[in-house]
Amino acid sequence: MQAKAPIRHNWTESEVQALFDLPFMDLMFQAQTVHRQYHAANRVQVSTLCSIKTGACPEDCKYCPQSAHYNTDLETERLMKVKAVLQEAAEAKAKGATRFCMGAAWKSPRAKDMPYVLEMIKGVKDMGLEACMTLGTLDKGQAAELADAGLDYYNHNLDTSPEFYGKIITTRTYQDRLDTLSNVREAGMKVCCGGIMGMGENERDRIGLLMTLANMEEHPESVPINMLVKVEGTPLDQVDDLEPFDFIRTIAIARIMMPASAVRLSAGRTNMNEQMQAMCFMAGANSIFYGEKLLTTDNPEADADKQLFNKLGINAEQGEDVSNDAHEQAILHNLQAQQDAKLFTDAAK
Ligand code: SAM
Ligand code: DTB
Ligand code: SF4
Repeated sequence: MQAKAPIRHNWTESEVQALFDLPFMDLMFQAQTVHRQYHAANRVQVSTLCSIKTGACPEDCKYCPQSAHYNTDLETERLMKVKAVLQEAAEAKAKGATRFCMGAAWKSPRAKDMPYVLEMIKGVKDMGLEACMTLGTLDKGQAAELADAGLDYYNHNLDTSPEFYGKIITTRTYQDRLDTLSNVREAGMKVCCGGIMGMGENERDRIGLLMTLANMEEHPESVPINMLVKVEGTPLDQVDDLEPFDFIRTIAIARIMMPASAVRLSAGRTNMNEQMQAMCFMAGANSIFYGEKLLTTDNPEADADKQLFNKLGINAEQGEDVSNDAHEQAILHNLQAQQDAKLFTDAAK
Protein backbone atom coordinates (compact mmCIF):
# COMPACT_ATOMS: atom_id res chain seq x y z
CA MET A 1 0.00 0.00 0.00
CA GLN A 2 1.23 3.48 -0.86
CA ALA A 3 2.55 5.46 2.13
CA LYS A 4 0.27 8.22 3.36
CA ALA A 5 1.13 11.74 2.23
CA PRO A 6 2.83 13.47 5.16
CA ILE A 7 1.18 16.37 6.98
CA ARG A 8 3.53 19.26 6.22
CA HIS A 9 3.87 22.83 7.42
CA ASN A 10 6.75 23.96 5.21
CA TRP A 11 5.24 24.41 1.77
CA THR A 12 7.24 26.66 -0.53
CA GLU A 13 5.83 28.94 -3.19
CA SER A 14 7.52 27.04 -5.99
CA GLU A 15 6.06 23.74 -4.78
CA VAL A 16 2.55 25.15 -4.68
CA GLN A 17 3.07 26.84 -8.05
CA ALA A 18 4.12 23.45 -9.43
CA LEU A 19 0.80 22.00 -8.23
CA PHE A 20 -1.11 24.79 -9.98
CA ASP A 21 0.93 24.07 -13.14
CA LEU A 22 0.09 20.35 -13.21
CA PRO A 23 -2.14 19.09 -16.00
CA PHE A 24 -5.68 19.11 -14.59
CA MET A 25 -6.11 15.32 -14.62
CA ASP A 26 -2.78 14.73 -12.87
CA LEU A 27 -3.75 17.21 -10.17
CA MET A 28 -7.17 15.60 -9.71
CA PHE A 29 -5.62 12.14 -9.47
CA GLN A 30 -3.12 13.29 -6.86
CA ALA A 31 -5.82 15.06 -4.83
CA GLN A 32 -8.17 12.08 -4.90
CA THR A 33 -5.32 9.75 -3.92
CA VAL A 34 -4.45 11.90 -0.89
CA HIS A 35 -8.15 12.24 -0.10
CA ARG A 36 -8.61 8.45 0.11
CA GLN A 37 -5.58 8.09 2.39
CA TYR A 38 -7.21 10.29 5.01
CA HIS A 39 -10.96 10.26 4.43
CA ALA A 40 -13.81 7.97 3.51
CA ALA A 41 -14.15 8.19 -0.26
CA ASN A 42 -17.87 8.84 -0.56
CA ARG A 43 -18.72 10.67 2.60
CA VAL A 44 -19.55 14.37 2.91
CA GLN A 45 -20.18 16.24 6.16
CA VAL A 46 -23.12 18.65 6.16
CA SER A 47 -23.43 21.81 8.22
CA THR A 48 -26.32 24.23 8.32
CA LEU A 49 -25.82 27.98 8.65
CA CYS A 50 -27.90 30.43 10.63
CA SER A 51 -27.45 34.18 10.61
CA ILE A 52 -28.02 35.06 14.26
CA LYS A 53 -27.40 38.78 13.67
CA THR A 54 -27.76 40.17 10.19
CA GLY A 55 -26.34 43.26 8.46
CA ALA A 56 -25.18 46.71 9.59
CA CYS A 57 -21.63 45.43 10.04
CA PRO A 58 -19.01 48.13 10.68
CA GLU A 59 -16.35 46.30 8.62
CA ASP A 60 -15.90 47.15 4.93
CA CYS A 61 -15.27 43.71 3.36
CA LYS A 62 -15.88 44.49 -0.33
CA TYR A 63 -17.55 41.15 -1.04
CA CYS A 64 -20.05 41.26 1.79
CA PRO A 65 -23.74 42.14 1.54
CA GLN A 66 -23.81 42.70 5.32
CA SER A 67 -21.34 45.58 5.43
CA ALA A 68 -22.92 48.89 6.47
CA HIS A 69 -20.56 50.60 4.01
CA TYR A 70 -22.60 49.46 0.98
CA ASN A 71 -26.22 49.70 0.00
CA THR A 72 -27.46 46.19 -0.69
CA ASP A 73 -31.17 46.35 0.23
CA LEU A 74 -30.55 43.88 3.01
CA GLU A 75 -32.99 43.86 5.94
CA THR A 76 -30.86 44.22 9.06
CA GLU A 77 -31.81 42.20 12.12
CA ARG A 78 -30.80 42.39 15.76
CA LEU A 79 -29.45 39.39 17.61
CA MET A 80 -31.98 36.55 17.34
CA LYS A 81 -33.68 35.19 20.43
CA VAL A 82 -32.02 32.08 21.84
CA LYS A 83 -35.22 30.07 21.46
CA ALA A 84 -35.59 30.94 17.79
CA VAL A 85 -31.99 29.92 17.10
CA LEU A 86 -32.51 26.59 18.86
CA GLN A 87 -35.67 25.97 16.86
CA GLU A 88 -33.66 26.39 13.67
CA ALA A 89 -30.98 24.09 15.04
CA ALA A 90 -33.58 21.40 15.75
CA GLU A 91 -34.91 21.72 12.19
CA ALA A 92 -31.39 21.48 10.79
CA LYS A 93 -30.76 18.35 12.83
CA ALA A 94 -34.02 16.80 11.64
CA LYS A 95 -32.90 17.42 8.05
CA GLY A 96 -29.61 15.61 8.66
CA ALA A 97 -27.08 18.33 9.52
CA THR A 98 -24.40 17.26 12.00
CA ARG A 99 -23.07 20.77 12.68
CA PHE A 100 -24.91 24.03 13.26
CA CYS A 101 -22.96 27.17 12.33
CA MET A 102 -24.09 30.51 13.70
CA GLY A 103 -22.84 33.72 12.10
CA ALA A 104 -23.07 37.31 13.29
CA ALA A 105 -22.25 40.48 11.35
CA TRP A 106 -20.11 41.94 14.10
CA LYS A 107 -16.62 43.36 14.27
CA SER A 108 -16.45 41.59 17.60
CA PRO A 109 -19.09 40.33 20.05
CA ARG A 110 -20.02 42.86 22.76
CA ALA A 111 -20.01 41.91 26.45
CA LYS A 112 -23.78 42.27 26.65
CA ASP A 113 -24.28 39.80 23.77
CA MET A 114 -22.07 37.10 25.22
CA PRO A 115 -24.58 35.52 27.67
CA TYR A 116 -27.05 34.94 24.80
CA VAL A 117 -24.36 33.56 22.53
CA LEU A 118 -23.20 31.16 25.26
CA GLU A 119 -26.80 29.97 25.77
CA MET A 120 -27.06 29.27 22.05
CA ILE A 121 -23.92 27.13 22.16
CA LYS A 122 -25.14 25.14 25.15
CA GLY A 123 -28.56 24.57 23.57
CA VAL A 124 -27.10 23.40 20.26
CA LYS A 125 -24.69 21.05 22.05
CA ASP A 126 -27.52 19.61 24.16
CA MET A 127 -29.22 18.56 20.94
CA GLY A 128 -26.20 16.45 20.05
CA LEU A 129 -25.09 18.75 17.24
CA GLU A 130 -21.61 20.14 16.80
CA ALA A 131 -21.58 23.90 17.29
CA CYS A 132 -19.67 26.44 15.20
CA MET A 133 -19.72 30.22 15.42
CA THR A 134 -18.34 33.12 13.46
CA LEU A 135 -18.68 36.40 15.34
CA GLY A 136 -15.68 38.44 14.18
CA THR A 137 -12.57 39.26 16.20
CA LEU A 138 -12.07 37.51 19.55
CA ASP A 139 -9.65 38.32 22.34
CA LYS A 140 -8.28 35.58 24.58
CA GLY A 141 -11.01 36.02 27.19
CA GLN A 142 -13.85 35.80 24.67
CA ALA A 143 -12.31 32.73 23.06
CA ALA A 144 -12.05 31.03 26.46
CA GLU A 145 -15.70 31.84 27.26
CA LEU A 146 -16.91 30.29 23.99
CA ALA A 147 -14.71 27.23 24.48
CA ASP A 148 -15.96 26.76 28.05
CA ALA A 149 -19.56 26.84 26.80
CA GLY A 150 -18.66 23.91 24.53
CA LEU A 151 -18.14 25.57 21.13
CA ASP A 152 -16.46 23.03 18.85
CA TYR A 153 -15.41 25.22 15.91
CA TYR A 154 -14.75 28.89 15.35
CA ASN A 155 -14.89 30.18 11.76
CA HIS A 156 -12.65 33.10 10.89
CA ASN A 157 -11.52 33.35 7.29
CA LEU A 158 -8.32 34.87 5.95
CA ASP A 159 -10.15 35.27 2.63
CA THR A 160 -7.09 35.82 0.40
CA SER A 161 -3.31 36.39 0.38
CA PRO A 162 -1.70 38.91 2.75
CA GLU A 163 -0.82 40.99 -0.35
CA PHE A 164 -4.34 41.20 -1.82
CA TYR A 165 -6.09 41.55 1.55
CA GLY A 166 -5.73 45.35 1.73
CA LYS A 167 -7.61 45.71 -1.59
CA ILE A 168 -10.60 43.89 -0.11
CA ILE A 169 -10.79 45.08 3.52
CA THR A 170 -9.40 48.21 5.11
CA THR A 171 -11.07 48.19 8.55
CA ARG A 172 -8.89 45.41 9.96
CA THR A 173 -5.57 43.80 9.12
CA TYR A 174 -4.43 40.32 8.17
CA GLN A 175 -2.54 40.26 11.46
CA ASP A 176 -5.79 40.96 13.36
CA ARG A 177 -7.26 37.86 11.75
CA LEU A 178 -4.18 35.76 12.58
CA ASP A 179 -4.32 36.95 16.19
CA THR A 180 -7.95 35.85 16.55
CA LEU A 181 -7.08 32.49 15.02
CA SER A 182 -4.32 31.97 17.54
CA ASN A 183 -6.65 32.95 20.40
CA VAL A 184 -9.13 30.35 19.14
CA ARG A 185 -6.44 27.68 19.04
CA GLU A 186 -5.11 28.58 22.46
CA ALA A 187 -8.61 28.23 23.91
CA GLY A 188 -8.72 24.68 22.54
CA MET A 189 -11.37 25.09 19.84
CA LYS A 190 -11.12 23.70 16.34
CA VAL A 191 -10.33 26.22 13.64
CA CYS A 192 -12.43 26.72 10.52
CA CYS A 193 -10.51 29.03 8.20
CA GLY A 194 -10.45 29.49 4.46
CA GLY A 195 -11.11 32.05 1.80
CA ILE A 196 -12.99 33.33 -1.22
CA MET A 197 -12.10 32.73 -4.86
CA GLY A 198 -13.21 35.03 -7.67
CA MET A 199 -12.63 38.45 -6.11
CA GLY A 200 -10.22 39.48 -8.88
CA GLU A 201 -7.23 37.90 -7.16
CA ASN A 202 -4.56 36.16 -9.21
CA GLU A 203 -3.01 32.72 -8.86
CA ARG A 204 -0.22 34.04 -6.64
CA ASP A 205 -2.88 35.26 -4.21
CA ARG A 206 -4.47 31.81 -4.14
CA ILE A 207 -1.02 30.36 -3.51
CA GLY A 208 -0.44 32.95 -0.75
CA LEU A 209 -3.70 32.06 1.00
CA LEU A 210 -3.11 28.30 0.80
CA MET A 211 0.47 28.68 2.05
CA THR A 212 -0.66 30.78 5.00
CA LEU A 213 -3.24 28.12 5.93
CA ALA A 214 -1.06 25.07 5.34
CA ASN A 215 2.04 26.49 7.01
CA MET A 216 0.22 27.21 10.28
CA GLU A 217 1.54 25.22 13.24
CA GLU A 218 -1.64 23.17 13.04
CA HIS A 219 -3.79 23.03 9.93
CA PRO A 220 -7.33 24.37 10.34
CA GLU A 221 -9.56 21.33 10.90
CA SER A 222 -11.99 22.83 8.41
CA VAL A 223 -11.08 24.84 5.31
CA PRO A 224 -14.03 26.57 3.61
CA ILE A 225 -13.40 27.49 0.00
CA ASN A 226 -16.05 29.99 -1.07
CA MET A 227 -16.74 31.13 -4.61
CA LEU A 228 -17.68 34.80 -4.52
CA VAL A 229 -21.43 35.36 -4.50
CA LYS A 230 -21.78 38.66 -6.32
CA VAL A 231 -24.32 40.82 -4.56
CA GLU A 232 -25.65 44.00 -6.15
CA GLY A 233 -24.49 47.06 -4.27
CA THR A 234 -21.19 45.58 -3.09
CA PRO A 235 -18.00 46.85 -4.76
CA LEU A 236 -17.29 43.39 -6.20
CA ASP A 237 -20.65 42.83 -7.89
CA GLN A 238 -19.21 43.46 -11.37
CA VAL A 239 -15.96 41.53 -11.01
CA ASP A 240 -15.20 39.04 -13.81
CA ASP A 241 -16.48 35.49 -13.42
CA LEU A 242 -14.01 32.98 -12.10
CA GLU A 243 -12.86 30.21 -14.45
CA PRO A 244 -14.53 27.12 -12.92
CA PHE A 245 -11.46 24.93 -13.42
CA ASP A 246 -9.38 27.41 -11.39
CA PHE A 247 -11.83 27.00 -8.52
CA ILE A 248 -11.67 23.19 -8.75
CA ARG A 249 -7.85 23.34 -8.92
CA THR A 250 -7.79 25.41 -5.73
CA ILE A 251 -9.91 22.80 -3.92
CA ALA A 252 -7.60 20.03 -5.13
CA ILE A 253 -4.49 21.87 -3.95
CA ALA A 254 -6.08 22.64 -0.57
CA ARG A 255 -6.75 18.89 -0.24
CA ILE A 256 -3.14 18.00 -1.13
CA MET A 257 -1.61 20.62 1.18
CA MET A 258 -3.90 19.89 4.15
CA PRO A 259 -4.60 16.16 3.79
CA ALA A 260 -6.41 15.54 7.09
CA SER A 261 -8.57 18.69 7.10
CA ALA A 262 -12.16 18.87 5.94
CA VAL A 263 -12.28 20.98 2.79
CA ARG A 264 -15.63 22.66 2.50
CA LEU A 265 -17.23 23.52 -0.80
CA SER A 266 -18.87 26.63 0.65
CA ALA A 267 -20.62 29.66 -0.86
CA GLY A 268 -21.34 29.84 -4.58
CA ARG A 269 -22.91 26.44 -5.22
CA THR A 270 -26.07 27.96 -6.72
CA ASN A 271 -23.83 29.13 -9.57
CA MET A 272 -22.28 25.69 -10.09
CA ASN A 273 -23.90 22.90 -12.04
CA GLU A 274 -23.96 19.35 -10.66
CA GLN A 275 -20.98 18.32 -12.74
CA MET A 276 -18.84 21.12 -11.33
CA GLN A 277 -19.83 20.20 -7.78
CA ALA A 278 -19.02 16.55 -8.50
CA MET A 279 -15.57 17.62 -9.69
CA CYS A 280 -15.10 19.57 -6.46
CA PHE A 281 -15.89 16.37 -4.49
CA MET A 282 -13.50 14.48 -6.77
CA ALA A 283 -10.86 17.12 -5.97
CA GLY A 284 -11.29 16.38 -2.26
CA ALA A 285 -14.09 18.58 -0.97
CA ASN A 286 -15.85 16.64 1.77
CA SER A 287 -18.11 19.12 3.48
CA ILE A 288 -20.90 21.45 2.35
CA PHE A 289 -23.47 23.86 3.71
CA TYR A 290 -26.88 22.28 3.52
CA GLY A 291 -30.17 24.17 3.56
CA GLU A 292 -31.77 26.84 1.37
CA LYS A 293 -29.86 29.78 2.81
CA LEU A 294 -26.27 30.58 3.58
CA LEU A 295 -26.24 33.70 5.77
CA THR A 296 -28.08 36.14 3.54
CA THR A 297 -27.77 34.61 0.07
CA ASP A 298 -29.26 31.48 -1.49
CA ASN A 299 -27.87 27.98 -1.30
CA PRO A 300 -29.20 25.00 -3.29
CA GLU A 301 -32.48 23.49 -2.03
CA ALA A 302 -31.97 20.61 0.39
CA ASP A 303 -33.85 18.29 -1.97
CA ALA A 304 -31.54 19.17 -4.85
CA ASP A 305 -28.55 18.28 -2.69
CA LYS A 306 -30.15 15.00 -1.65
CA GLN A 307 -30.70 14.16 -5.29
CA LEU A 308 -27.11 15.07 -6.15
CA PHE A 309 -25.78 12.89 -3.32
CA ASN A 310 -27.96 10.02 -4.56
CA LYS A 311 -26.74 10.43 -8.13
CA LEU A 312 -23.13 10.38 -6.96
CA GLY A 313 -23.50 7.67 -4.30
CA ILE A 314 -22.37 10.11 -1.62
CA ASN A 315 -23.40 9.45 1.98
CA ALA A 316 -24.00 12.35 4.29
CA GLU A 317 -21.96 11.89 7.44
CA GLN A 318 -24.10 10.61 10.31
CA GLY A 319 -23.51 11.93 13.82
CA GLU A 320 -20.28 12.83 15.49
CA ASP A 321 -17.04 11.02 14.84
CA VAL A 322 -15.98 9.04 17.86
CA SER A 323 -12.29 8.99 17.04
CA ASN A 324 -9.76 11.71 16.41
CA ASP A 325 -7.47 9.48 14.44
CA ALA A 326 -8.09 10.27 10.78
CA HIS A 327 -6.97 6.85 9.60
CA GLU A 328 -9.14 5.02 12.12
CA GLN A 329 -12.00 7.26 11.10
CA ALA A 330 -11.46 6.38 7.47
CA ILE A 331 -11.64 2.67 8.32
CA LEU A 332 -14.81 3.16 10.34
CA HIS A 333 -16.30 5.20 7.54
CA ASN A 334 -15.42 2.61 4.93
CA LEU A 335 -16.99 -0.11 7.05
CA GLN A 336 -20.07 2.02 7.45
CA ALA A 337 -20.19 2.66 3.71
CA GLN A 338 -19.95 -1.09 3.04
CA GLN A 339 -22.77 -1.73 5.51
CA ASP A 340 -24.82 1.03 3.92
CA ALA A 341 -24.23 -0.51 0.49
CA LYS A 342 -25.21 -3.96 1.80
CA LEU A 343 -28.37 -2.62 3.40
CA PHE A 344 -29.17 -0.92 0.12
CA THR A 345 -28.68 -4.08 -1.97
CA ASP A 346 -30.49 -6.21 0.62
CA ALA A 347 -33.41 -3.81 0.51
CA ALA A 348 -33.46 -3.99 -3.27
CA LYS A 349 -33.68 -7.81 -3.27
N1 SAM B 1 -18.49 38.81 10.50
C1 SAM B 1 -17.76 37.64 10.67
C2 SAM B 1 -16.45 37.62 9.94
O1 SAM B 1 -16.37 38.22 8.88
O2 SAM B 1 -15.52 36.99 10.41
C3 SAM B 1 -18.54 36.39 10.32
C4 SAM B 1 -19.50 36.35 9.18
S1 SAM B 1 -18.79 36.51 7.57
C5 SAM B 1 -20.19 36.73 6.56
C6 SAM B 1 -18.15 34.90 7.20
C7 SAM B 1 -17.43 34.71 5.90
O3 SAM B 1 -18.35 34.64 4.83
C8 SAM B 1 -16.47 35.77 5.46
O4 SAM B 1 -15.25 35.66 6.09
C9 SAM B 1 -16.33 35.47 3.97
O5 SAM B 1 -15.24 34.62 3.74
C10 SAM B 1 -17.65 34.80 3.63
N2 SAM B 1 -18.44 35.63 2.72
C11 SAM B 1 -19.10 36.76 3.02
N3 SAM B 1 -19.73 37.27 1.94
C12 SAM B 1 -19.45 36.43 0.92
C13 SAM B 1 -19.80 36.43 -0.47
N4 SAM B 1 -20.53 37.39 -1.02
N5 SAM B 1 -19.36 35.41 -1.23
C14 SAM B 1 -18.60 34.42 -0.69
N6 SAM B 1 -18.24 34.39 0.61
C15 SAM B 1 -18.65 35.38 1.40
C1 DTB C 1 -17.74 30.58 5.16
O1 DTB C 1 -16.56 30.44 4.79
N1 DTB C 1 -18.76 30.74 4.34
C2 DTB C 1 -19.98 30.92 5.09
C3 DTB C 1 -19.53 30.68 6.53
N2 DTB C 1 -18.12 30.59 6.42
C4 DTB C 1 -19.95 31.54 7.63
C5 DTB C 1 -20.66 32.19 4.81
C6 DTB C 1 -20.92 32.44 3.36
C7 DTB C 1 -21.68 33.69 3.23
C8 DTB C 1 -22.08 33.99 1.83
C9 DTB C 1 -22.80 35.26 1.71
C10 DTB C 1 -24.09 35.37 2.50
O2 DTB C 1 -24.93 34.45 2.44
O3 DTB C 1 -24.29 36.40 3.15
FE1 SF4 D 1 -18.93 42.12 8.53
FE2 SF4 D 1 -18.12 39.56 8.31
FE3 SF4 D 1 -19.42 40.79 6.29
FE4 SF4 D 1 -16.95 41.53 6.84
S1 SF4 D 1 -17.59 39.48 6.14
S2 SF4 D 1 -18.67 42.91 6.46
S3 SF4 D 1 -16.91 41.30 9.04
S4 SF4 D 1 -20.24 40.32 8.28
